[in-house]
Amino acid sequence: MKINVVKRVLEANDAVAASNRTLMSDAGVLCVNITSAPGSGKTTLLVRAIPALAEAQLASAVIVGDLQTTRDAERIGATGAPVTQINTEGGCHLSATQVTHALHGLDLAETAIVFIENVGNMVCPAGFDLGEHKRVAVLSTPEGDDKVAKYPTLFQPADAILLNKIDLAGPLDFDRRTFYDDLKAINSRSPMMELSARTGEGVDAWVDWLVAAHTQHAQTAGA
Ligand SMILES: Nc1nc2c(ncn2[C@@H]2O[C@H](COP(=O)(O)OP(=O)(O)O)[C@@H](O)[C@H]2O)c(=O)[nH]1
Ligand SMILES: [Mg+2]
Repeated sequence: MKINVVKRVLEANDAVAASNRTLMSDAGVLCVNITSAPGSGKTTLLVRAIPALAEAQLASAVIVGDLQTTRDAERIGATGAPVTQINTEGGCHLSATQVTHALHGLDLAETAIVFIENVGNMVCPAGFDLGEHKRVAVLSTPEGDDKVAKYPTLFQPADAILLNKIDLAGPLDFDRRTFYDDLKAINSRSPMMELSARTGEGVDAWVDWLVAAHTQHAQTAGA
């Protein structure tokens, strides 16, 4: 009985997610859902990418989920991109319905990429499709080189994996071999990018991946 209840919740979420995806596809908008533990650098990576995307004539809008506060929205809003903060008030992930409400407040005709910064959590967001076209999983070196194997559900469905805070890899004895071996066993199909949102190293590759994903999406939507 319990299993049925959970299944119904997920099915209902999936149906709403599918309509979010159609809404954005019809508007030619690419949606990217970013998942990670709290503090991996999701907001910093967005603050880095948004101005670079603007230079490539790609306008971003952001939906950001947190348990409390509007701090991330303030940081992202300083880039000039429209941002909607969803406070989940205890909820450990965003739901497709919350994203639907946030999308109603965005001008999709003026937007190329909608980013969703999910609630910082390595477990809950993984099971909830929000209507994204691409999912990105971020690990940062302070979390430890063993986390891919411990939290496979975060990394398995990701279309790109970012290893952030590589400026700290040396001091923290982050063992890349463990990380890469674990990742190969769990997800070998998706690109992996090492970067530092602090120093800017590797950020170009992250931006290039976003631009390419947008181009591919526009071609598919137009076909
Ligand atoms: N050293 C270092 N710190 C970083 C890097 N990226 C983010 N940070 C810091 O890590 C903290 C958490 O980053 P934030 O973007 O808020 O993470 P979020 O919770 O995933 O959105 C902040 O103090 C950032 O300045 C990085 O590449 N290197
Ligand atoms: Mg954040």
